[in-house]
Amino acid sequence: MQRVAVRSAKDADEVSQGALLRQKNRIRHTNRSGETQAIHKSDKGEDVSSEIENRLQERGIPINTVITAIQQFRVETPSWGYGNSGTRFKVFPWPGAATTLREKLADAAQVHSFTGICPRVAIHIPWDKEDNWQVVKDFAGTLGLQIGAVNPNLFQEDIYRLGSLCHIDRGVRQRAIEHVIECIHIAQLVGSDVISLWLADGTNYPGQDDLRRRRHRLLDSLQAIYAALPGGMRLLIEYKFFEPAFYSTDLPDWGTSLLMAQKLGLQAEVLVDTGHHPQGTNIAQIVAQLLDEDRLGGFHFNDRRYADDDLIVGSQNPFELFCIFNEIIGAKDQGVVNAERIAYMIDQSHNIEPKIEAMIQSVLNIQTAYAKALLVNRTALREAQEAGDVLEAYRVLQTAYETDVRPLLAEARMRQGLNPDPIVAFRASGYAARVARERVAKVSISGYPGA
Ligand code: PSV
Ligand code: MN
Repeated sequence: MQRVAVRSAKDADEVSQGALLRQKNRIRHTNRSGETQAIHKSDKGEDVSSEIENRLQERGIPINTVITAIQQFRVETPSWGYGNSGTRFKVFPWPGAATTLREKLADAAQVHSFTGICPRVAIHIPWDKEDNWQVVKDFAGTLGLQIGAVNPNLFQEDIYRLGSLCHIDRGVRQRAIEHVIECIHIAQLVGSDVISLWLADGTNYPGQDDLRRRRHRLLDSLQAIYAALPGGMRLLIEYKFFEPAFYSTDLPDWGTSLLMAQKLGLQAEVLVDTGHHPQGTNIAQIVAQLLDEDRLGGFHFNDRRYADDDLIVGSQNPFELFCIFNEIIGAKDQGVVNAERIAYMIDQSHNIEPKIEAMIQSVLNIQTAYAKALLVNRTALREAQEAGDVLEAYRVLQTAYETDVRPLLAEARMRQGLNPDPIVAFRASGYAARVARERVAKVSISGYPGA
């Protein structure tokens, strides 16, 4: 890994705002040819860090507070994002793509080592099933990682053709419940406190099943699962408006997930997958509603243009991502406790891009949106809102959104001993070429890993 010489964490704690100005020449990044170069002059020739610092000071935002928040922000990556995946038409295998949980964890450790903010990895059962979970936990620990959310799989067995937790047959429902309870046990063994539950349940035709009866079965099944949840573990209920079912989906929207969570109890919360809404849905408003109900459990970040496209986060609609974080940070500022315990997770199955680099890019795009939302002048926003000044309120957001936060992120990374450009640094490390040589390519024929 190429790293630049920077101060230690202890020194970083002692950095004053003025010191940031003095160390302008230390900020460097590594370009494609491996040379380091200063990235520190604005168009006006002004030192970029000082320019940002000045703008922040005008808004009464201490730069060190922002940098600390950026460093403490965490994003969880998904094991399944490191393996080969594809559409129902074709899987294009990526050289060296991970095929075992160990390989997925090794790749995730790369993402963490270059970004510094991804110590947790979500797993999907049975894709990642292992015999000895203590060994997995220990192995993850040696890589500086922890196992994050455990995702049950209620969509890939033949018995689930007509559903899982909502199936008309009690025996099938019981099998599905037992699988989720097995995942709860796995979570306990690996030290995780989150179960992310998504159902493919639904119907394809009007009349295929009784929709209210399906709903009752769903609630019964969820209650059986909830009863097995140990204290401190959260059940995150994910929704999606269609696919694989086309007429009705049993958990189609945030309202249905919220109602279920409210009926279950405080350990049940809603998971927002950013790819799971109809065109034009205002996800930021959903986030605001869930925060207000104290039930926003977490996110599955990815981006979409048409359906559940599973593209690099923030690649299609970065402003939407910013608006989501604006709601969260606004709620944090107002003391909404829910805003402090959100699980920020990526759920991305990119098909034609380099596996690890695309994951890093998603992490960086999330971090960028988060950093921009930290820059919103909340006092000015409130004043504009209270004055009914529609344009000014929008301009307050626009000012934050249009701020170039790259020098700020570079500074945050450098203070952690990281290269300011994680993608360039990862490319220079040679890891991808090495695993492409070492790992035996396994070709899968279906769109989902493990299928
Ligand atoms: C379903 O589309 C989903 O978003 C769920 O979270 C699944 O667990 C995941 O994708 C599978 O890739
Ligand atoms: Mn998801």
